Amino acid sequence: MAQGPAGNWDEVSITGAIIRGFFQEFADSLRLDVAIAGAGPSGLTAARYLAREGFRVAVFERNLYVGGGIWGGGMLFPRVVVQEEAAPLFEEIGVRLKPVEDDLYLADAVEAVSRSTAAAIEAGARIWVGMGVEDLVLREKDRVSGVVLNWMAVERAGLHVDPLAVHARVVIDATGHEAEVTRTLQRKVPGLRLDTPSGEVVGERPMWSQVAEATLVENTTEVHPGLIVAGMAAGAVHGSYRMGAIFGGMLLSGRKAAALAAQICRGEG
Ligand code: 48F
Repeated sequence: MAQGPAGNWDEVSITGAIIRGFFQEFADSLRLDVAIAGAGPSGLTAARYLAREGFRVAVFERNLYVGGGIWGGGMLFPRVVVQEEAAPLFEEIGVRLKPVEDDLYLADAVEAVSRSTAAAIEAGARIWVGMGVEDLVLREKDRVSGVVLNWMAVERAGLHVDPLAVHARVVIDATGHEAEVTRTLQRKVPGLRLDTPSGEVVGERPMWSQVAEATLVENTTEVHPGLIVAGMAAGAVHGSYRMGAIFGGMLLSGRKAAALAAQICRGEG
């Protein structure tokens, strides 16, 4: 007669471990210092710096995978480039860089995503995948005070399912080229003017890599009380240029977004 397999577990043990594990940890993410929308390079970098400082931070990523636009490198060639001033942000988390021409450094896209993600998690950030930020929670004077979440699967299926919400003292819009979270705020609050020169989401211009990179950190600002823009979302909100597959600005922008969020959380903002 065939021997039964070893171990005391069965299917219900697997189910129980997953369900209890998820809910215990998710319940711990309901009141955050900082909620980050989007797990691309800027969101992951911001998460790492904030978590290192001891802030309660969670990243909500719509896709089932993290990394945003890093994976595909440039035009599906899975390599990314960073400039000298941003190189230490990759090096400090073990991403190996190869010096190439014109003071640039080359990294493997898969290594860049993996190490950026691991570093954020090791620092203490929680990353929730499959959950999109579909709206914001507002309080007095329309201060941004949290994110409204729904499963990407619900969004894709077009189901009418009410979302759930998480509170946060600061929200970082790191949703990339569409600046989705900031656009949602603008669309849903009539007459709202962002705290930017134009007062509204301008949208990204065509490519001019050097100018785009040079202005990205400066464009990483609190655009509305409680809402900071980072990465390509910062470029799009401020109407700057796109830069293509150079990623240094994304890292530096994520670090600045973290510093701004930390100031606000400490009551210095
Ligand atoms: O696009 P993405 O990588 O943004 P980023 O951090 O970096 C931009 C670069 O990848 C690249 C570039 C570099 O030179 O121009 O494009 O600014 O990552 C954005 C992430 O946000 C997720 C999206 O799936 C992606 O992983 N995202 C977008 N909208 C939402 C969202 C949303 N509403 N809720 C949650 N996640």
